[in-house]
Amino acid sequence: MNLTELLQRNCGKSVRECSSEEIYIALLKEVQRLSEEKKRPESKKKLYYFSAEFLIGKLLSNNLINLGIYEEVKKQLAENGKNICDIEDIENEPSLGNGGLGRLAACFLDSIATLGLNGDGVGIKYHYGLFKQVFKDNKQTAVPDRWLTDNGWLVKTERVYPVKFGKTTVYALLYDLNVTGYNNTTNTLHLFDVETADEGIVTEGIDFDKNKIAKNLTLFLYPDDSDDAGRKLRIYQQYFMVSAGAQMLLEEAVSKGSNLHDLADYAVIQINDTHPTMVIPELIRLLTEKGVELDEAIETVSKCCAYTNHTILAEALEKWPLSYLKEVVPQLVPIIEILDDKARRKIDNTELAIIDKNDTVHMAHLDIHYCMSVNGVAALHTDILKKEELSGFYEAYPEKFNNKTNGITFRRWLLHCNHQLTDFITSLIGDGYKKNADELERLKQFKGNKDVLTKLLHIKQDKKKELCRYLREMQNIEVDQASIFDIQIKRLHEYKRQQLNALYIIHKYLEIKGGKKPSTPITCIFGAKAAPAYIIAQDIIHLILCLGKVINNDPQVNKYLKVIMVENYNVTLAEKLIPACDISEQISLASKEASGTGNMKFMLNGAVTLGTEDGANVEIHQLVGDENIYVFGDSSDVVVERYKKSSYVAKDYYEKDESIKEAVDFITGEQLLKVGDKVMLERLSHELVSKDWFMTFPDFGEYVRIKEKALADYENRLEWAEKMLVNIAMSGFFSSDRTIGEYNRDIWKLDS
Ligand code: 26Q
Repeated sequence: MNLTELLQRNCGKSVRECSSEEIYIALLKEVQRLSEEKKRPESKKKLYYFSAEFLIGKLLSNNLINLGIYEEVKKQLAENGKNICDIEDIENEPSLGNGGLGRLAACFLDSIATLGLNGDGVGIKYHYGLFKQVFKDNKQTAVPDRWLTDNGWLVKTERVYPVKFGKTTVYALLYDLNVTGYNNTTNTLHLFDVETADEGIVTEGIDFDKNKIAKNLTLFLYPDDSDDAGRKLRIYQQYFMVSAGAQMLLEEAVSKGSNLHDLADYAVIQINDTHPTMVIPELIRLLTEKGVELDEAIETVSKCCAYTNHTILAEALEKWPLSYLKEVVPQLVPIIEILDDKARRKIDNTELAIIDKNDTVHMAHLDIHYCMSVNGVAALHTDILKKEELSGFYEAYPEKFNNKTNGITFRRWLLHCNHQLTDFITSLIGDGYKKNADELERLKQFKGNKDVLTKLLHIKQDKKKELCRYLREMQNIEVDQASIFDIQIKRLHEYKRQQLNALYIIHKYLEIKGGKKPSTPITCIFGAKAAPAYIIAQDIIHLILCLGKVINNDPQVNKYLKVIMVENYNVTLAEKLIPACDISEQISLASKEASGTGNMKFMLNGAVTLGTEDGANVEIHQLVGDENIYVFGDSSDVVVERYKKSSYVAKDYYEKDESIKEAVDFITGEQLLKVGDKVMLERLSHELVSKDWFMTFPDFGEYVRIKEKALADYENRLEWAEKMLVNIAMSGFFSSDRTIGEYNRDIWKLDS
C-alpha cells in the first residue's frame, strides 16, 4: 500500500498535511476494501456464533496486522513524521461486552477467520456499549458511552427481518463488520439494530415502557439485571437478536439448497452462555411455520445447537418468570411448554425441568435438554459442572458434555500489544508460532541463556516505561517504573476477590509503617468496572481508591508502596497494562472463576501468575510447573465442601487471627474515614466480618506468605526472567486457534 497515494486520493493532501483523523478515515476505508477483497470461506455447513456480547476492541491496528501491512503502514507514517499510535487513538473502542465472555467471542471470531472456517458472529448493535467509568469522590460514576461514529467499521446492509413481540412488530436491520483472519479469509460479524432506536431518550434514563420498545431496544448493553424493567428489556433484546439471526440463518441455508429437513447439514449454532437460548424455540417455531412437523423440527434444531456454559455462580444463571415470556414473546411460550413437557417425560427428575413449580423458566436447562453439546470453558470448570452444578444432567446426557479450555488470540494479545516481545521471539525461533502457537515451546532451549533473559527483562522494562508515560498523559497518574508492577484487572466481583488484594495492601502498608521496608518498591494496579447496582462491588472500588489516597500521600510509605486504580478499564487499557506486568493477580475463590482469560494474556506477555487453583490457572500451573507460578489458597474441593456444610464462619477468623483483624479494622479506621464514605466503608467491613461469602479470610495468611515469596524471588532478576521465559514458552496451549480447532473437531465439524 502506498500511503501518499491513498491520502492524495482521499484528501487531496500529502501525508504530512493530513490530520490524524483524516489518516484514520483513509486507512479505515482502505482496510475495508482490502478485507472485502479477501476470499470468504465456503463450505456447505456454516457456524453461527450467537452472542449478546462481542468485546472486539479497537480494530485498525489489528486489521492492519491481520492483513500483513502493519509494518509498512507504520514505516510510511513515520517517514512522514506521523506516529501510528496517534492514529490508533482516534478510534473509539466499541465496548460491546461486559468482560470475559464478550472478549472470548471476539478472540474466537479472529481464530475462526484465521483457520479459514466458515463461521460468522451474530449479535446486537448496541448504540451505547458498557458505561464509561468516571471516578468522583473516590467513587465510581457511570456515564453512557456512545461509541458509534459516522465513519466506522460497520456497514449497513439491505437485509431486514421482522421481529414480533406479541402484537408489536419491529424491523431488524442488519449491519456487517468484516473479520479478517491472520493471513487468511474474511468472515462477518452480523449485528442487528432497529431503525427506530432513539438516542434522545437516554438523558431521561432508560425507558422500559413496552410501547416504546422500538425506541430503546438496542440502545444499551446491559451491565446487570437488577430490576424487573431491566430484566424484561433484556428478554426483548435477546429475542430480537435470535429471531433476526434465525431468519437470516434459514435464508442462507435455503439459498444454499437446504430443504430445511436437512438444516443440520447447513448450520451449526454455538450459544454463548444462556443469553441466546431463545434461538432454540424460535428456530423450532420458524421451521414449523414453514411446514416442518413439530417433532421433526425439535429434533432438527437439537442437532444444530450447542451450548457453552461460562459460569457456576447460581445467581448468574438466567431464569425468567414465565409471565415475562408471556408478555414479551407469547409466540414462544407454547413451544417452551412443549419442550418442558417432553423433557419431563424423558427424564424423570423435576430438578431438571425447564419450567419449575414456580413457573420460572431455566434457560440453561432448555439448552442442555435441546443441544447436542454442552461445554465448560476450562478443565476444572467442566469437572465441577459434571460433578456438582449439573450432575443430574451429566447423568442423563453424559455424551453431550465436553470441555473446551478457553483461549486468546495471539494476534491481538502479543503481535499487536507487544511488538518488542513479538520481534524478539521471532528473532529466536522464527515466526511460525504466529500461526502455530505450540512452536513457542522452542523458547525453552534458551533457559539459562543470560543474553536472552537479560533482553526479556529489558523488554519488560520498556513496556513498563511506556505504561508509565501513558498513565501520566491520559490519567494523570504517576508510577515508579522501577517498582514491581502487580496487576489485577478484571470486572469487579466479590468472587474475584479484589478485596483480598486490598487486605494485603493494608497489611503491607502497616508493615512498612512499622519499619519493614520492601527491597524493591511495589505498585499495586487495579482496573475494574462494577455493575452500577452491585453495592458491595461499589464499596470495594471505594476502598481501593481511598487506600490510594492514604498510601500514595503518606511520605513514609509512598516510596515503597503505591496503589493505583486506572479509570475506565477496557480492552485498550488492557493492551497497555498486560505487557508491563510482573505479577498477574488471579486470586478468585477456587471453584468460582470458570476459566479466566486475562490470566492467559499475562502469561503470554511474560508475567508470573499469583493465583488460586481455579479455572484455567490449574492448567497454567500444570504447564509451567511449581517453579514458575505462585499458587495459594484452599482447593475447590475444600471450598465446595465448606459451602455444602455451611461451616464457614468469617467472624471466627476475624477474632482469632490478629493480622486479619488489624487489616479489616483499618477499613473503618480513622485514616480511611478521613478520605472515605463512612456508610460504604462500614458496610464493606460488616459484610466481611459477618459473611465473607467468598472466603477471603481462610486464604489470607497463605496469600500474604506466597506473595511475599514472589516479591523476594523477584530480587534475583535472572531467575525471575527464567520464570517469564517458561511462562511465554508454555502459553501456546492458550491460543484460541487451539480452542477453535477443538470446537470444530468435536462440535461444529465444518470442512475447511
Ligand atoms: C445476565 C443476565 C442479565 C444481565 C446480564 C447477564 C450477564 C452478562 C454477562 C451474565 C453474565 C455475563 C458475563 C459472564 C462472563 O463474562 N463470564 C466469564 O466468561 C469467561 C469466558 O469464558 C470466563 O473466562 C470467565 O471465567 C467467566 O467469568
